[in-house]
Amino acid sequence: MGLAMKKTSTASAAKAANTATEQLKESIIKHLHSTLGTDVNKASHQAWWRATCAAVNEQVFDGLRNTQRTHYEQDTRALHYFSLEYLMGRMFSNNLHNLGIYQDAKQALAELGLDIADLEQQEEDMALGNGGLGRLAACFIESLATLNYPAVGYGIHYENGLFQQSFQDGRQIERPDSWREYGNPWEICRPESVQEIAVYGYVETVFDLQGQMKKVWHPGRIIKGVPWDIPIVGYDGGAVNVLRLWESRASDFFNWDVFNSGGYIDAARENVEAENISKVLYPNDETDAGKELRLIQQYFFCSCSLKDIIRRYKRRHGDDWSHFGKQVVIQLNDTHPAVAIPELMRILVDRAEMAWDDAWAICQQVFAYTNHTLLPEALEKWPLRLFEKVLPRHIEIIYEINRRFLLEQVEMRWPGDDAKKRKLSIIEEGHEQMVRMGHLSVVGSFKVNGVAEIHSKLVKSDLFPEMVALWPDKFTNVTNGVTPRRWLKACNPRLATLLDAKVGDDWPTDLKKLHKLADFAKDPALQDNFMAIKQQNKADLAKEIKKLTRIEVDPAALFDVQIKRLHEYKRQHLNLLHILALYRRILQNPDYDMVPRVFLFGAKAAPGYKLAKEIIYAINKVADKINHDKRVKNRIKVVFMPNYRVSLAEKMIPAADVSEQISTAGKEASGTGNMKLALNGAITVGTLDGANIEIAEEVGDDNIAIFGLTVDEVKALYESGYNSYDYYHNNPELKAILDWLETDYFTPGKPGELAAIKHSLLQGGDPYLVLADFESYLAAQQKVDTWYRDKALWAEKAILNTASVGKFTSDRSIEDYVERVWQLKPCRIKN
Ligand code: 4GP
Repeated sequence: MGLAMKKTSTASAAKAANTATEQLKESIIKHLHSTLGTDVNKASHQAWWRATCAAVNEQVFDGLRNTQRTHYEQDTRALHYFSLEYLMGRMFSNNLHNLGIYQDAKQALAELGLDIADLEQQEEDMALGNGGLGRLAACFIESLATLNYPAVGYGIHYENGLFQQSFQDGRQIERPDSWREYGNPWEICRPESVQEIAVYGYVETVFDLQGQMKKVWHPGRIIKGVPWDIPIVGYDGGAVNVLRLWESRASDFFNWDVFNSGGYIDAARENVEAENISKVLYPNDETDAGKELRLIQQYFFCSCSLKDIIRRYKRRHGDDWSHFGKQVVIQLNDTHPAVAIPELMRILVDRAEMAWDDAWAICQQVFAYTNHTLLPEALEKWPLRLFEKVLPRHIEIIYEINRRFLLEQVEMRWPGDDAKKRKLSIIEEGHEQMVRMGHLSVVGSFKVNGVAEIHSKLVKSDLFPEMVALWPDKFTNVTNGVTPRRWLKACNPRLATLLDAKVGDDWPTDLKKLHKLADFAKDPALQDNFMAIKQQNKADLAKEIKKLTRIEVDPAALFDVQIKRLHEYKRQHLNLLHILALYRRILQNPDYDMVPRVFLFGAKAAPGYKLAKEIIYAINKVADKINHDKRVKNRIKVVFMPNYRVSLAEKMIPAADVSEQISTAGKEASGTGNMKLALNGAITVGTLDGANIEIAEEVGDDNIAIFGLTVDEVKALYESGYNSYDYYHNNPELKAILDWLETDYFTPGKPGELAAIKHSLLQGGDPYLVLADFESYLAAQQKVDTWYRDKALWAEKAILNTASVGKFTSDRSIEDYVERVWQLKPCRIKN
């Protein structure tokens, strides 16, 4: 481009930005007046934030209308993502970035005397999920919109998201998360699309005039599903898709009956019960969860969503079902929505009066299932009696699916083999009969995938080997990914700006472009810039740490970060043992030479998971002791950040030097925090588990600190009879720190308060092989310590991490799903 032309285009771009800023300002003020009913001289930050959201929504809704019109006109095949969890976080800055108006909005607000950062803090996180699975769903729907794929996310409009966490004397306290107490500006209620669904009751067998047997379900209760739509804005001119979340209400129809017969109190009680269905998100790992309510939640949202899909389909195709399988694909996000399979069968067979085989053929075109975990306790099973009570017709349908499966598939393949039938049956026999939702999902889906190479292999070899023998082509892998819009551009603006300058500004939609950075990894100028940014991010985080915990940390120290749900398999306690080892070395040798480190944790423990809560308590108690011990001379600081959530992750990830990904090999299906941290230039200390393996392949062995047993070694060790006492007795340092936990050193006057960890690792058998991996973990940490001392070496490694993880964009995951599972076509949106 000639210089003259460039000048004009820069000038016209500046002018356009000017007008955009002016228009935004006008619109914000307009909404402050007409939507918020307040005025510039008295508006709170909350009111300004809402007015700005309303101004942004003018553009969001334009995009939404255009997208919906285009999809309708083109009668597109669409993906329907069924997920009980969406961990959306905040929408404000992401919507601005994706619309390409973040800088304009920042400027407009500045001219109004406001700092955009203050407004961003006004938004409650939308925490309608527990962890990885829910956050993955959020990244996926954003990528789908960005890539212009027709897609709808379906889920539950929980009144209370994941609990809010605080610490009292080091112990986790949970409080309800009423994230939308005062409404949420991003959502639209759609009363015109209400659905009604049924539960309980009984099934009657009747014969029609032709003598045909029919099943008639007489429901015991009707529940109304009210949809709330949250527009999902694609990046840079992408589509604006919808996340549709169902809120449960009592059905007017049903309660009138009770009311008229004088049962006012009963009617009111049923109202409450119906509304309870979407009241709370279940924390996973909760052993004693209200099982019945959870099953109803699953059915409620699946049934509402299927009816919604069918309503939309019928608008176009009437009662002609022949295109349904071509137009509709449904991704089951784990087994939680598996009840959608018998529900679609019920609708087709009982309501549409389709022959079983035809209905089953449709199901087999429509459903695909993603497995997110191999942990046996997470593989859902429902007591058959509960299923019978809540969904009497569905259990009959499941029996029939199972009968045909065992007869037509299992018996054909393994004639007379009853053991195989028992193993593969959707109904588990035993003391109490159970419905195996994993089996149902595999039998009812045309594709099954794991979420990282190793995990998908294990799904095949360890979880469903016989199913693989029956249907080898059904199984595939799609490695997880994360959206670089939220997890780099929006959360790390300093690094984003540097990347724009170094590799061009299209990396957010073409993340492999970051690879260009590798050419400059040794360049001292880039190293200085890159590390200066890390330093500034660390200084910002240090301020946040001070604000939240009153703990002072030095931004010059190495920031070592472990952020994820609290679970034994994720081994936060292994991290703790390392901290204790360092602390003990310092006490034994006051001059112990180590790179000063700040150990940062963020994690919520399921309220019913006792040991997880004990681990939090122990980390907090150890932190308290170390942080106040003058002898440590700030070589170690330990901080457990309260209320870890998406918006806190956005502050921690850009400031991390080290990323802890230390699960027992074979247990972490993929991990996605590992990807976010590496993308932001943190170096992974990790086991060969989940996506760590693929990260290592991308960044190279020199730029990651791998340690510990491999999947095969873990299996061999379990098989040979693992004895954790061997490690305890053979390693004096390990023995000393475990014994330390039993004293009152960290809990003065209360010996034994931290003993639960030691007990689980010794008497408890150490099910996650913490002691077996301890030594090699410490060696990997020692290596990190050595690397960090050499500033240039560290900078090079950090840069190479950012440069090399382009594979892990969720755009790539979505393209893999499209190719391997969904068979969708992108659809350009017409304005
Ligand atoms: C998680 C897995 O534990 C994690 O490894 C994976 O990255 C994530 O799903 C997304 O695939 N599982 C869950 C869960 O969150 O609730 O099972």
